[in-house]
Amino acid sequence: MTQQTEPSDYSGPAGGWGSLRGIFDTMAQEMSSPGALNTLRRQNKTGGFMCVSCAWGKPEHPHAFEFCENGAKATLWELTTRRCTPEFFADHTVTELRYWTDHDLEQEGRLTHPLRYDAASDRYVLCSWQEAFEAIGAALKKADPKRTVFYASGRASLETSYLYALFARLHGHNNLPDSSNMCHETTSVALSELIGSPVGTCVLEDFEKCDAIFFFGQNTGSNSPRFLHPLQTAVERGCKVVTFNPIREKGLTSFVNPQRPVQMLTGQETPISCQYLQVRAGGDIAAIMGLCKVVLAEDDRRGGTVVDHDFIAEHCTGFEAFRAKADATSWERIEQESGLSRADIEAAGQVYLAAERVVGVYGMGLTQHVHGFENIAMLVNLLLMRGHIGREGAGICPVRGHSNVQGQRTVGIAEKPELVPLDKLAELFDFDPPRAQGMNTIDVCEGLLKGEVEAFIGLGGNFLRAIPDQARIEPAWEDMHLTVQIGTKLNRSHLFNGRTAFLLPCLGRSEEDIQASGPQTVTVEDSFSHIHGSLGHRAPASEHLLSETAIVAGIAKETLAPNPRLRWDAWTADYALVRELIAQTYPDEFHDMNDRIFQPGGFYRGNSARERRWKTASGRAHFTAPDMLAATDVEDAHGRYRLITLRSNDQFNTTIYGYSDRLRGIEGTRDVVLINPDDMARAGIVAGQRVALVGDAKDGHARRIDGLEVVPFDLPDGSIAGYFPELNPLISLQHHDRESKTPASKAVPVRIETV
Ligand SMILES: Nc1nc2c(c(=O)[nH]1)N[C@H]1C(S)=C(S)[C@@H](COP(=O)(O)OP(=O)(O)OC[C@H]3O[C@@H](n4cnc5c(=O)[nH]c(N)nc54)[C@H](O)[C@@H]3O)O[C@H]1N2
Ligand SMILES: Nc1nc2c(c(=O)[nH]1)N[C@H]1C(S)=C(S)[C@@H](COP(=O)(O)OP(=O)(O)OC[C@H]3O[C@@H](n4cnc5c(=O)[nH]c(N)nc54)[C@H](O)[C@@H]3O)O[C@H]1N2
Ligand SMILES: [Mo]
Repeated sequence: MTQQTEPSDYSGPAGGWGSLRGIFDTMAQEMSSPGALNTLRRQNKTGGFMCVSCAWGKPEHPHAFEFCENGAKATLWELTTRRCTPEFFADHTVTELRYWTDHDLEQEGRLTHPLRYDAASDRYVLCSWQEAFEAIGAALKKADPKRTVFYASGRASLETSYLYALFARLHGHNNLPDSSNMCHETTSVALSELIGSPVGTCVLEDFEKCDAIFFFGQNTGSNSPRFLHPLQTAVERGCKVVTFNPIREKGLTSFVNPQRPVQMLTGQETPISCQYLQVRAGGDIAAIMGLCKVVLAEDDRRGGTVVDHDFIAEHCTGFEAFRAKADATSWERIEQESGLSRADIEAAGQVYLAAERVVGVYGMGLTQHVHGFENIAMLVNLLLMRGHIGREGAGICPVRGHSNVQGQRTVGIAEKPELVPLDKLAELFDFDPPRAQGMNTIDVCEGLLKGEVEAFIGLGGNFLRAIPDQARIEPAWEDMHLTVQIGTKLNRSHLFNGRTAFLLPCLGRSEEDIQASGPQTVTVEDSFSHIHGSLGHRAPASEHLLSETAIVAGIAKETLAPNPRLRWDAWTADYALVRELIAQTYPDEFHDMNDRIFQPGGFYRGNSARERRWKTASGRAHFTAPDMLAATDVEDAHGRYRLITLRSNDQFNTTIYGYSDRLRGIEGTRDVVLINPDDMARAGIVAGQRVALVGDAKDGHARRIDGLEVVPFDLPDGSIAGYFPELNPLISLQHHDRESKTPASKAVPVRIETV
């Protein structure tokens, strides 16, 4: 563990030898099966398989190794030789396993057999697939569809996702929450309303043409490291990068490219950001308002030649109200709310003004706030002012998380029925699809607390560990009649069971998926709306695994009344038939899907906002005049901090590979609270001391986590940080984005207590 009294400062860069060491450490720890390196060579290549880690684009001309430290770790984690067998479950009760850490649970390896929960012995016991499908089907037939939830974590392929969403609607509900509800739902809601597209407008090539990139709250070095390469190339051709982030994240400060021998041997780093502004957590509305003021002032000075008034007149609405708001906002308040100086914001504004083409990149630092919508709306304002949406080399770029999270939404996993072509489904499958709004993640949690959820199916993920207010929800979980978890490795969500409960193991994406018609390809969509075929070639971790498609079809078949249009067996036998259904349902984007899935670089399904067709209520792009400057609705108070819950470099969401956050210099533990030395002095705490964090939400519920080690860290005053998911019990269910209900995991109000 780091014990320094100075702010933690890891001097090594992102990438470099450390990243290669990270890969080899994981290979050793996971006892990777032979040939694992060969498998990595096929990652993200046409005809190979698509990474199970993040959703970053896959280039038309890939590198020899088109994967990163974390993509490699995710693959090796799937290729482990460890197995979590029925014998393991005979040795451990489910209650006992609740005391295990996330890391230790998954470290048991790949699940090998379908399992049924036996309440009498409090153990998982072996069952057959048919027994599982029949019991689940019988329970779902009895369940009230309005009280049934079909959750999806953003990994399952387009084929599985399409069938899963269809199954939910045939069962009679739109209760299709998705990990996206905890992630970029703010993006889907905000960008749809403001520019008429639920996804980003950029494509990979824009990074070859832009003059400036503005980064807000996205940790490239850890979470989308393949982005470091285009970023490095952009900087080398003169593109300027400006970053707004409370933490100086490696990767956005400097990078050593493991694919470049000279850089590796000399340790020479490419500096990435020309300006790095350590904004307060929740301070981006104010910071971007400051940038906008710089641009508007320059426009006044230069007789209206700076802002693209022609573009605004032709394409936008709301500019005057926005301008009035910017004029009425004082620099004093901007400095106070952003924690940044006017001079620094003005310097960043100069970079914006000097650039002909600007890309705005963002991640969870903007979406996971009570006013996450307004965060994104301000970034849209900034870009629209000079027409940076709908032009090559410019645009808005939300960096997506899970490898197919965007695609799942595209093909129907949506609790909002208005996003789905229901009439088309009615015609194709001869039924009357449900039209009522479904439950999103927050609704499901609230429903659980009220005893209004009867059945839960989890297509991957770790719902109970990823949600806010975890300690309140766990006890409610066991009141359900039915819980089914489809997963590859054991996690905490598998340890809370309804009265009937199954744990069903599935193939991973790197594995060969052989069905009646032969080996199957699946497809995924990346952050840039490109669709890629993915062909696994590894021998499955166990001969008893089924594909996710086969599992969904198996349950559906036992649940739904026979209907000649529902060809579950045929669809399982040949996924190309499912792709034909996708093409029929979404002909504009997916026509000729089967012919295009191996197009190098993926096939593009298009984006209307990129062509300046605005599918919004007004038919125009919207400027917004926000009513607030802080992205939180909790006022500043003495002793109250804004807690950022973070990912380390050694985890994928709730999957904890290990305890080394190499890029932040924190080793050996995750039970930490990062805080700056001035705040430490004010709070009277010292490095290495154990403290408690206490929730400060004022909703009548006590929330507390003890035993966190104080680590001095370079953060703005009043902003502190610690790890997701360990700190999730501190987040109130009510602390979510007001428009999209995305949990606000980034400025959580807490106090520090010493004991
Ligand atoms: N290795 C790895 N890769 C991953 C994941 C993983 O867990 N591990 N998860 C995947 C998933 S599902 C997702 S959604 C993405 C998430 O990737 P990111 O979007 O990068 O999300 P986070 O790591 O949660 O935090 C992002 C950054 O926001 C900053 N931040 C916090 N609060 C604020 C704020 O108020 N303003 C600003 N400007 N910045 C702020 C934090 O310091 C941090 O650097 O990554 C995906 N890729
Ligand atoms: N406090 C806080 N909370 C957060 C966040 C945060 O930043 N802070 N981030 C939020 C975000 S962005 C997200 S996306 C969610 C993540 O929420 P989830 O997507 O629900 O969680 P994961 O940790 O990605 O799920 C890991 C599990 O997925 C299963 N799995 C892995 N591969 C496969 C596969 O191929 N098929 C199937 N069926 N299962 C598989 C394994 O069993 C593994 O244990 O968490 C959210 N929660
Ligand atoms: Mo995510």
